[in-house]
Amino acid sequence: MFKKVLIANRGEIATRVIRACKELGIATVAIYSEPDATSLYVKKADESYLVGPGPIEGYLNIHRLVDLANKVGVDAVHPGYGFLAENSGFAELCEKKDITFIGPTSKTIKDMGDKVRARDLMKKSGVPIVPGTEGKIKSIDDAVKFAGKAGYPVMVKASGGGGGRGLRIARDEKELVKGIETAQSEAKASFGYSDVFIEKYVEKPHHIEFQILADKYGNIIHLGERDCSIQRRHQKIIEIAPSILLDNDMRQKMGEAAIKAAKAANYTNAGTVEFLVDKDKNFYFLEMNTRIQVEHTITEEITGIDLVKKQIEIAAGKKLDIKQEDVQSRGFAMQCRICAEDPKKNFAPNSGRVTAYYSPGGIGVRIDGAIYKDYVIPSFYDSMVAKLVVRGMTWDETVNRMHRSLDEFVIRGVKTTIPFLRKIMHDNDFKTGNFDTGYLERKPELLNYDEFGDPIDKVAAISAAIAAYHGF
Ligand code: MV4
Repeated sequence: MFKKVLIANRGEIATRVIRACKELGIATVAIYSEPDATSLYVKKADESYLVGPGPIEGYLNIHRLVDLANKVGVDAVHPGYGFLAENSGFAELCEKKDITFIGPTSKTIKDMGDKVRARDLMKKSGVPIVPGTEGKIKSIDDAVKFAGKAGYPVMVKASGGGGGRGLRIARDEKELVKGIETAQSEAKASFGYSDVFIEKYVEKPHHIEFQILADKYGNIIHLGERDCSIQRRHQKIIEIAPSILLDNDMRQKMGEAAIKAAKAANYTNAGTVEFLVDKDKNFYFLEMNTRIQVEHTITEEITGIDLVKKQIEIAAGKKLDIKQEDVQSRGFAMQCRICAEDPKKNFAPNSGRVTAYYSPGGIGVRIDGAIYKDYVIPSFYDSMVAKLVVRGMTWDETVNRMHRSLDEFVIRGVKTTIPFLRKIMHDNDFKTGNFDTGYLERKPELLNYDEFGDPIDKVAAISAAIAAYHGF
């Protein structure tokens, strides 16, 4: 087992990895930028090193990170999510410098990062994919021919894209030609190559993903699904496990497809197979994410399996000690991403000092967070400041528990998405499971909430105003 692990990340996921390491008796090394010097995760690590220059580069400079890792004598590096987590060059450099990368091989990261390659591998393995062009389009005419046969709308996708980047919907030939030109130039700029492919657009899909665990000896299991359909501009807002859309028969079929996909990718470690599910309950492979995901928490809550500890154990060469038939799922779990944003200002990020902080608790409530009273939320990073995760025996209990927990959650000094999330917990369509990826777009009325949901906050706000008026 590793003696020391470097966490090449920041924020709540750095804390998450440090916690898993502590439970495994592994020493931890954190890296931090100037603005992150007062972050919680830095205080929890056994050692911490200032990286830079500036707020971002230090987290992305693969050569400096690997040099630091060698210098301080770490055995392995955990990339978290975002930053370098799906950077095959980083994984490759770790492999070269004899530092274990806690994740899949650089070849797998590279293969799954190229959406055309990933689709081809899946198709060859019998995993259902969305009807689309054979590989990247050879010409605009090639694309127009496909769309003419398949029927509009279609989706133009950049091969180097993923997670909502490099996507364009085209409802007719004119939009298709324009979409291809735009997608190709954006792809060239963002991903370094302009390959695009076309898929038939799946109307009002559910976004359902399966958690995979695979060791280095060919053992692969899935840990059930997560429904991530409640998204805003490809940012997941609320995630649910299990999906209230799937019955056991579909779960079995999609689970088998997810394992097939992992085999096709020569997958090892923790990964996620994303599917689209249409209104007739057909499912199609979308992409495979080669990292631990923000929403891994809800799978942990219903299966009791610590996914980050499994990642570390698998990377250290341990055999999977769970068989598929051992995976038990109990009740429901839901995660709300708490972001320092102002929903009433088009979710504009809202940084600043936290003047009051009180996190909810009680049965079935988990906070994976990064802030505390007097912490100054920097403006340089993703606006997510905490993940509120609740577990319940039934869907109704889980929704009610999330609503109660959001009511309890006090974060003052910055605007957050808490009141917006609370409004969703009240929404009938949400409560009855009547949602798909277009849910938030169709419900602008969810933004009409009363800033100070509960009277106590009103009193606090008014008394603060009076005190300020009298110069206290
Ligand atoms: C699609 C799709 C419908 N049809 N592909 C979004 C990001 C990446 N995971 C792929 N995504 C989608 N691909 C086809 N052929 C719907 C999505 C999708 C989505 C699209 C637009 C707006 C929000 C979305 C949320 C989840 C999935």
